[in-house]
Amino acid sequence: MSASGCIFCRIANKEMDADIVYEDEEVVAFRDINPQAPTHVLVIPRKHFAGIKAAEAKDEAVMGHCLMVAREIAVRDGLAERGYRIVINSGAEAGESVPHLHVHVLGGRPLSWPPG
Ligand code: DGP
Repeated sequence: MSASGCIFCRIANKEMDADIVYEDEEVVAFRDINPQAPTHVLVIPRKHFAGIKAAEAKDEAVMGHCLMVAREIAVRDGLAERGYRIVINSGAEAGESVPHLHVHVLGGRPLSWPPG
């Protein structure tokens, strides 16, 4: 099921262009349109759900899969030894701007902590 008007559903359904780097039955991964690091990929479930705040016990498997795909993308981009960051923003104060669960994979430059 897709939420009408959801840009990430449209990308997953190939109704909107994106630089897709990985896809399978459950998830799609594509490069962020506004990259914050040399590697900046978003991993999303194909099925719409409105961010981690909306996740339920039944979503545990797909959320775990998103993390494993994020890890695999980091390996493919040569970041396994250098280091990388996996981020989920939730809510306004964290800067969440698209209400469809997405896992950021960031790397390829030193990443400071704490985040801004
Ligand atoms: P967040 O701030 O955590 O909700 O991250 C949303 C990210 O989505 C942000 O880094 C920019 C990215 N984004 C928004 N619209 C598009 C789009 O149409 N295509 C792609 N590839 N990325 C997008």
